[in-house]
Amino acid sequence: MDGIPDDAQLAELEQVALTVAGEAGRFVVDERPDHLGVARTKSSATDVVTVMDQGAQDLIRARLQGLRPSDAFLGEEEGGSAGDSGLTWVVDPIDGTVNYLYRIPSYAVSVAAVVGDPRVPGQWAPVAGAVVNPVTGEVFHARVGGGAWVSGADGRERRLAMAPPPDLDQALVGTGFGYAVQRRRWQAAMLLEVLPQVRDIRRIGSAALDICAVAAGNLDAYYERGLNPWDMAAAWLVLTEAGGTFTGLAGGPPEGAMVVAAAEPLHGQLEVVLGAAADAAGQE
Ligand code: LIP
Repeated sequence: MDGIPDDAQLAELEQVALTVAGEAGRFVVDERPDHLGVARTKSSATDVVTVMDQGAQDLIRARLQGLRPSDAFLGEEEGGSAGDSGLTWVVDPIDGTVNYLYRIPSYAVSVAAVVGDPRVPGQWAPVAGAVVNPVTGEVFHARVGGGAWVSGADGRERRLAMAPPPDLDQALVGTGFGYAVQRRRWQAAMLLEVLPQVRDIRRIGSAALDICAVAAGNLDAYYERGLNPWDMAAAWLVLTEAGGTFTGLAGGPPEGAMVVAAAEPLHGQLEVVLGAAADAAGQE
């Protein structure tokens, strides 16, 4: 991918991602109204947005505008902006909104700087980013060539290096389901094929945390259909800097149709099974 900044600039971008994601994380925990409701819905009645999703995005966007005025912005919620630096901030203010609504402590703020056009599969790549779980205090971050790192609530950092994975039938695999009925029916048909071939399935509810869990060894693999760039941008880099592989099906780029995250050779084994399962599931 062209336009990747030098390491000093990448280190600055990584620090900006860490700072801004940390601030938004504190905001969504400390400023959560006692009676948090649904502000509006998007693709379906269960695809919800709370005032905190929009509030956190507005906070992140304003901070980035101040720190990096020439960069573009693409967020899950309303409000994006163009830039002329060649860099775009791709942001999910609360990944795992339904978990947040139900006070399930598995949601994250995801902030990534990317080169290329994040709306076109195969035409973009993350260069620096951070994923913050503001409840557990876990902070994942990475920059191109700088490795992947995680720190816990105690602030102590460790470098992530993925171990050789188990075979597929011993693999603990994460996945997720969309908000549209037709999509869920298709994903259930996929699961019927996949479940008998793996150790077990986990549905954590946040793609960013799922992918970081693979990088950290808390899952062996993850796949999902229906992700947007903001769900995957920062975690993608944490996974690849930890030694993992992140693609779509059949070696294609990660995209809405499918993402597959794991270390080799498990990644290749799972890709084959998912390809066959997708064929068996037929048209969505
Ligand atoms: C969520 C993803 C999750 C997926 C959910 C939803 P959101 O993102 O992180 O993996 O299964 O359907 O898309 O909507 O909470 O930002």
